[in-house]
Amino acid sequence: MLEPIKVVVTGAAGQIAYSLLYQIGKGDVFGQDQPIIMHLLDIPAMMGVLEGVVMEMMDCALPLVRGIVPTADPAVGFGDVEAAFLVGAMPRKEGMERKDLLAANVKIFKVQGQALDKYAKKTVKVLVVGNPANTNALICAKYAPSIPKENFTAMTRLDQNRAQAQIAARLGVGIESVRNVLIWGNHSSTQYPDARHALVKKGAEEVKVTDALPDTAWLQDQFVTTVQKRGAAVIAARKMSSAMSAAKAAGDHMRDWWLGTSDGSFVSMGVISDGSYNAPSDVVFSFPVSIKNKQWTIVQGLAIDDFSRGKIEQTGQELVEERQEALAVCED
Ligand code: NAX
Repeated sequence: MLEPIKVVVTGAAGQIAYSLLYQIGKGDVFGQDQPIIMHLLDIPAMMGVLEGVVMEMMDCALPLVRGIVPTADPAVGFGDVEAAFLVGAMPRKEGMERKDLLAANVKIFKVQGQALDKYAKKTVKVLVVGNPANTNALICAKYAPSIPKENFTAMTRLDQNRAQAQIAARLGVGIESVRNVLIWGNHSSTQYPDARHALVKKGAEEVKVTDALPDTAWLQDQFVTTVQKRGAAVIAARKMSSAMSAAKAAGDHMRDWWLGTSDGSFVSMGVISDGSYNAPSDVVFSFPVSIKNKQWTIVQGLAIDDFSRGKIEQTGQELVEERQEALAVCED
């Protein structure tokens, strides 16, 4: 058995955390031999609700959970943590413009960046889920200068999982038969879900999805828009935003970061851009990455056609605009 690690989940009284905490506690994320001390951070008004979450966590009777620390104090919540799931954010309220939401949330992530800088382990792995996730991750990194920028990532794994599920359903195969479907850019409606580099198992061999499914019109149109609009479709049906699937994706993202990807496989993560694939530099952009020894590397050399180039440019442009708005708010 390993020494316990401290893991923080913010927005711990919210609906994504409600599914996520169980996955972390039962060993799905950091491994079955990794004990965990769970730090649950939320705002003071939610401490009563959080008490109920703590009771339920205890009642799950999970052997890997060695401690549960509910708190509204960032110094306690981020103290010595080795992994941080930043889920907590302000939800969009009626009449609120996208700009207002961005302003409110980047301020939260500025403060949390400063707290991580002060209290967390310098090796902390940060996954930002709260929206606008990519730009929040950028701001968080900026205000935590003592932690490497590579340690801040944004979640596009839910989009990737949605895309992979759409391809598997269309081909009539199990989800595990499809790999390397990816998401470029922003976790927003400009994201670009891309199956051009994806593979599907057919009997004993693996073939390109584009060969198994030679339907360019569907791949460029319906597939892309279904994934882009999936979050809105879930809200329309459930009257609440995606939570179970978002929590599963957050667990997938951190597990792959912690334990690595297998040879020849890649996953999508919002990471600090170095300008690969002509994406703008210094924004948090979703790229295909492979992971070894807890370090991600952007997969290089994928062929990009004109269609993909246009989509990458469009989503990159949106991230540049978000960065400008966010920096203006933070420097106020
Ligand atoms: P909920 O509103 O259920 O929960 C959010 C929780 O965060 C609340 O308990 C709230 O009190 C807490 N909170 C607010 N400010 C905080 C702060 N400064 N410190 C600590 N906690 C704070 O939302 P939920 O459905 O759990 O969604 C959380 C976030 O995930 C939202 O921003 C949402 O937009 C985002 N999502 C991101 C996804 C992604 O793929 N990146 C997909 C799912 C989800 O929409």
